[in-house]
Amino acid sequence: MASEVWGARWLNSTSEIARKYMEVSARKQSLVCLAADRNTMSGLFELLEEVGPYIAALKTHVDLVDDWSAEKWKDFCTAAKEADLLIFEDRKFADIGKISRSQMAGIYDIRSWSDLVTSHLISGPDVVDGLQAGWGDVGRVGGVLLLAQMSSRGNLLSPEYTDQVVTKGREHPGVFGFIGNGSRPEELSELRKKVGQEKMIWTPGVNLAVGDGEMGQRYGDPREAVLAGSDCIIVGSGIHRSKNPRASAKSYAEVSWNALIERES
Ligand code: 5BU
Repeated sequence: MASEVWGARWLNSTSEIARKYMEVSARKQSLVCLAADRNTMSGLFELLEEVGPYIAALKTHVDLVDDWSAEKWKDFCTAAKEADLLIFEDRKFADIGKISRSQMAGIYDIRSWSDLVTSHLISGPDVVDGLQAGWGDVGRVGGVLLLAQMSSRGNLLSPEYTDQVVTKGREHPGVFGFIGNGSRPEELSELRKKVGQEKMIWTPGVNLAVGDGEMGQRYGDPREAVLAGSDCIIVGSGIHRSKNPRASAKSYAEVSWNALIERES
């Protein structure tokens, strides 16, 4: 089923996690990654229960949960796995390789439950090896999404910087893909040309209500983002702050899936 819609992307992919994502997205007919930005464990469980069937991945910020505990988090990750979801910790690592490796452990032990993490490449390519070593330390595999662009206004990721991230990231087997700016389809099309077809592009800054968000966030249209080359729309408040998160997640799933079919046919 994944091969039907993803075509050559699926057939040629050498990444276990990318294939897994394409399979889950095809099963659920959704390219939605929920940014589960709720700050209580009960809020997180409630959200997962409501929208699980309509999303393909779950993005977390483990360090913003007020009542976090290792035990509750373990249960939450188990529930996410049962809901057929990839778990993506948006940690935005940026340190040298050996420290990034250690930061995958520590109190949150990100290496033990995440399938994907975000990282800047500002410190050089060893950060990716450090993160991969972190997963290796617990016998797991994972994928790194490098920040090639950001959705926030005034960010310092210049086109030249983006090019370097893509050139270096494209060659690295530990790199699952890139974060692109979902709020600007024209920037995304450029990014897709540089990235090629092998790696993924996932995009925050997407909302059915386009325009400026809170504190410098910018929003673009989900359909346009997918048509411009996004493989996964990362949606937070568009779902978790809506009056009916379930109905909203369903709408984002439909829009993203239809856009993928339109793009690939
Ligand atoms: P929103 O509520 O849809 O605006 O949430 C967006 C989420 O995506 C939030 O968790 C951010 O941390 C995350 N994000 C982003 O908005 N922009 C970026 O460039 C990156 C991540 Br990288």
